[in-house]
Amino acid sequence: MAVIGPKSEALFAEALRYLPGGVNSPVRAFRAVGGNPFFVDRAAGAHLWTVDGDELIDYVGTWGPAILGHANPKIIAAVKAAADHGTSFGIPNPLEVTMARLICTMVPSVQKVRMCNSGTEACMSAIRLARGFTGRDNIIKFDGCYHGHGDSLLVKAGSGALTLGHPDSAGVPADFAKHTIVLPFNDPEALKAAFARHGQELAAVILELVPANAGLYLPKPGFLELLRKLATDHGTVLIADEVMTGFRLGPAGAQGRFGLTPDLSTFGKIIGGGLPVGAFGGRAEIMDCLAPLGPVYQAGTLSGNPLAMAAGMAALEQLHLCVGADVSSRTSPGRTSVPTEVTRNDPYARLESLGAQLEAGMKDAAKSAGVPVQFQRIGSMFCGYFTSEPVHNLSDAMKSDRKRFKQFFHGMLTAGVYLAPSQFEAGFLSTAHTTQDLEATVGAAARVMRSL
Ligand code: KE4
Repeated sequence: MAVIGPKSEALFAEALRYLPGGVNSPVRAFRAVGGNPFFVDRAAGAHLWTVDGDELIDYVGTWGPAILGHANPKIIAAVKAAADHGTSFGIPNPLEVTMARLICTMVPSVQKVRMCNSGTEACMSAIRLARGFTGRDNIIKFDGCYHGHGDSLLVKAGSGALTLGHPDSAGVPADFAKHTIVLPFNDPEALKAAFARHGQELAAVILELVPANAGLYLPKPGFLELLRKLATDHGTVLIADEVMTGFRLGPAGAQGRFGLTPDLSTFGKIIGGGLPVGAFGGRAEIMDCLAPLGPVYQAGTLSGNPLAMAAGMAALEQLHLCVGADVSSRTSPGRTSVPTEVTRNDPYARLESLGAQLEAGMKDAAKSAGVPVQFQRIGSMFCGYFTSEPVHNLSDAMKSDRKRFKQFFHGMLTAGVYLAPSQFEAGFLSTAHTTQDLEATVGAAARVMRSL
């Protein structure tokens, strides 16, 4: 299968003339795996079709939003219905209220929420809000965690774990980066030392509860509990970045899985059903510091856009998060009720079952090929590192064999399976993946791993 065929090559050559690197987001350029990207003509369910006519089983899922598969009929219908009423108003519309009520209903830590247009915007706004609420400037983030491209968050660790950060991108002033301390994830001693040294000037700590922008690894027992206690003791705002995990790892995301109550949370991806979206929310006393109520400014022309709200609501409705909310009734607010019983066709139970099947198959494939692979998974999110050692943080992840990953990626692509084009990204299952998809994937993995 020549997945990157002549039409993709021609499109990429033209794209290079008008778009930096030929793409609108760097990871799409395949720099981490080599070669040029293919172009997609259309997508449906768990499959993509390239402009050269090749069909691929998709485990990227547009980086998380496609939890129900691509071109989900109810999402498409909801967007079409909403579009008939207009695409943007710049004045409140009923769906903004329904979406806000749903998020506040499903995520107990969120008392108030504000919609925006990307995960980046959600995270940078949450940081500004925490700084405005506390009157402090410094923040903590963890290496390997990605929170979008806001200046305060494009920062790498200083010389020592406790020193203030340095820019991790050109164009970020050192004066911005110095307010960010970057710590190793899953390191309680570094965390305690940072709070002991900086605690009184820390506005916020932001983290992915399940870091999935360096592959995928999980918090060690006790780490999140320690973080919550230290933040509380020092009056520091704890921000859970659930842009990727929100409504994916369960109705209340990763915080629901781990029983953590953050002060603020950020969201994106799934709540837009594939349309541009972001949101941040949490304790009302913090959120009420936002304009027009309070002194922290934040705004957006397309925030709460009716099409994105309609798409997101259609997605969440199918995830059983807002049974009965009538997203098409624009004049009267919809109802949101939370099903108490786990329904027979609970999508999260399906995602867990598919994830377990993929994990078992991939581990068997690696074992039969005699290739050391750490296959790490939580729910419908996964990553395979080419290493024999478990991965608990970025330093561990960096020890994996990226040359082998590149070979594996291209071998799988040629076999009709599209994995994330970087060792440092997570893979995603959807409710649209079938047992046949997984069997084909595992069969291809066994063949490709034997060739490595
Ligand atoms: P966006 O600005 O891309 O909507 O969201 C930024 C963001 C924030 N927080 C987390 C945990 C995220 O994973 C992201 C974005 N995820 C990447 C994939 N690792 C988006 C893909 C891309 O950059 O093209």
